[in-house]
Amino acid sequence: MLLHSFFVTPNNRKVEAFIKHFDLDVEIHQVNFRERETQTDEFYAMNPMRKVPVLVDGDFVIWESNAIITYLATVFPETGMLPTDPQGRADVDRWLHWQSCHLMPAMGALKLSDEKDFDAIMPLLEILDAHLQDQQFVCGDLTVVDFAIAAYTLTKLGRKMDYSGMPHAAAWRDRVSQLKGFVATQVKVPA
Ligand SMILES: N[C@@H](CCC(=O)N[C@@H](CS)C(=O)NCC(=O)O)C(=O)O
Repeated sequence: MLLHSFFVTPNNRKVEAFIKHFDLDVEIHQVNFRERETQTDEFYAMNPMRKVPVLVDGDFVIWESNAIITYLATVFPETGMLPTDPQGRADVDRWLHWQSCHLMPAMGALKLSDEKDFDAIMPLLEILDAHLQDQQFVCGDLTVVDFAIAAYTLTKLGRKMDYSGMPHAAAWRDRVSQLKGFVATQVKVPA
């Protein structure tokens, strides 16, 4: 398998962290945006959205980071990162959709804004904090969901958020940041 990626962004980091956490047999290729690699016909044939990540598994090509991590968790069931019972799977899907439909747009808007108003994103993190009150990970045990959400809370912007009133979310973020996959994909920000 081959992953086309761009390691500094959360949607790519979540997949790379998953691969590196479990030492999966997946080659990682960093696309070259300066050379407009995603604008080529070859890339368009893989992903007409011209975005990364994209995973190629033989003749099968899949894009959208959450589809990729659930595919990898299915192909490598030994990772144990995707529940197979209907309710467990629905819970995972719920939080993956929450990440892509709510957290990602809120973070995107924050990133683009001149005056960083973290108030807008706090209600989302408070929901996460309340949910984590009695559990170590978002779906109870560690799952693909923790990779998907933590990739956002561990961005440069995510690290600037005030977690002082959110001890459960803060503890979860620290816990996930220490996972092998996230340590291996730490983005080194130049001083
Ligand atoms: N919803 C998509 C978003 C993918 C996405 O926005 N990728 C960005 C990097 S995080 C990208 O390739 N941007 C390049 C561009 O838009 O030209 C996913 O989760 O995979």
